Amino acid sequence: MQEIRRVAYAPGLIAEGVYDQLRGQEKEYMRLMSYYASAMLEMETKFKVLSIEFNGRFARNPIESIKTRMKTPGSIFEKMNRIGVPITVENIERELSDVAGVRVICSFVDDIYRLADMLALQDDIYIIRTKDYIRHPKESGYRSLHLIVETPIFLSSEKRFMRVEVQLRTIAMDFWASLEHKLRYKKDIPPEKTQQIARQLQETAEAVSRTDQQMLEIRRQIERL
Ligand code: 0O2
Repeated sequence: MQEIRRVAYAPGLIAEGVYDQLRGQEKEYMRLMSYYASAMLEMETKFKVLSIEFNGRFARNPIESIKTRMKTPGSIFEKMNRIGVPITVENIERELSDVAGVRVICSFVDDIYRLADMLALQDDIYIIRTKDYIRHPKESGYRSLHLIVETPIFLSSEKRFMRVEVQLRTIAMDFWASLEHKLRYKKDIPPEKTQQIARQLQETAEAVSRTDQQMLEIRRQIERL
């Protein structure tokens, strides 16, 4: 996830020709992106507030960092084409749940579930989907807790609910996912090596997961002292 919040407001940054696919809906597209950017900020703030409260209760910070990203136009159009839906602003809003993304990097695995529970208790948002890739890792070895959340944004004359994808993961899970993502896009891997590399990546994901568990155990031991 790159930090590309600017794109929501800066048509100049969008590759030439990309707008052709919107069939004259450029203004509506920019407006929709500004709503997603607002929803993303709302969610980021919610996590910052939770972190402050958590700090007060447990005397430690559960969040190491928060990253936000808006999906690029190219990535939005590629996904719409992949799922076979005509590219219109209405369809983008209806079909995609990850235009706005917030990634919360936590210290320990239990912090992830505690933050997700705290978020679920807030009465102005709806958690509409949960994918637990920590208890059920992806075949690649990928681990994170994904939530699709609907959060209100308050505009000059209306309140609007927008979907945001929240990814919660530990520093260790984030380290693995970032490097795996980079390695996956290396194009020059010979096909006969693909399986072996996939297996090695799965093994490193297992090692990372064991380390996370050990760090959690150490923290619990210290808390019992
Ligand atoms: P980016 O960089 O986040 O924009 P969906 O259509 O969204 O309902 P999908 O696409 O299967 O279903 O969503 P999934 O798998 O729940 O989550 C997709 C996102 O999770 C990806 O976003 C990645 O950020 C992350 N992710 C999922 N699997 C892997 C993996 O094997 N390795 C790594 N490094 N990340 C993974 P995008 O859109 O691909 O990218």
